[in-house]
Amino acid sequence: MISAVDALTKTKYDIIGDVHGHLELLTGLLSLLGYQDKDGCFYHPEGRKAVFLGDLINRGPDSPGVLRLVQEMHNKGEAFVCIGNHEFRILQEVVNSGSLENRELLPFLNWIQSWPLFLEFPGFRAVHAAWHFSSIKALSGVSLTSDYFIRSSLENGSVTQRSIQNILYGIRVHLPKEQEMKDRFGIARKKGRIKWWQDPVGKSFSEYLLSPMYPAPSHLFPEAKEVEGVEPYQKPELPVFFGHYCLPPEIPKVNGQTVCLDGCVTCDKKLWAYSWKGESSPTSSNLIYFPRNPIPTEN
Ligand SMILES: [Mn+2]
Repeated sequence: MISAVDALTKTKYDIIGDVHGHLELLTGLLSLLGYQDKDGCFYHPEGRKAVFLGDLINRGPDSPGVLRLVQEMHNKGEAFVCIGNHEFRILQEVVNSGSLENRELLPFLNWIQSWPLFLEFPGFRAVHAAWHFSSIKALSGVSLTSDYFIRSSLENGSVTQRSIQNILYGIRVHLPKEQEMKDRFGIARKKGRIKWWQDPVGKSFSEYLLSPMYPAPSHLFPEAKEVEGVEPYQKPELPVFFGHYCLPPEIPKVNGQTVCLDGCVTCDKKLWAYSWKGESSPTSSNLIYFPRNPIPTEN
């Protein structure tokens, strides 16, 4: 007899990176993964489930369409979803201003408030930007339906604000001041996002930044006090999947126990996923992207 726990641990998952309103790419990726559309809901004939890492909305052409599709899968138990910084920002906007500028997202607000900040499965973890242990601990058990909680995330310097920034925006350090640096969107940044799973000791900017900056950073080092809160993520921790970093194709997505699935749908028009089959060490051979052609340069 198979117990409920066995059934749960035997479930396989397809973890999907930031969709950002690209409905056509999402349906294409789901089809490539073997999901089938039945009466408006995608499901996998082998019982696989989809896991979304947040940032379903903004930038792309059809955020409401993406939310509708994922909501349908979520309602039927075919998908799980955790919140990204883009969805968290609209919850802050509603609490702060009492309204939402993007009115087409209004019908989804209550549902978005029900999303968790992170997900824990029997064999892996999922979060939008970084699994930072003390931030996860500080945020465990909170509900996004609480106005009080959302307000505390808007208080500068509060533990809630810091914890939310760590897990939804990533761990960031001030960049060297000598030269202005821009991200892939051409936006000048004062801070860069680091490889939070690595020990910062002895790492220069060029070794330690995850999202690329232009021009490439110098061989200077981040200030020690900026990286003292880093909590490296290594074996024997479970594999952890995240999105958020808009990685160009040449940057590896699988690093030790961590897998970044944001291959940048906005810049490169590619949506990435990882088919998890129960392995305790992630492998790049389980990565998949849509569309498959033209084939990008890959590691
Ligand atoms: Mn993001």
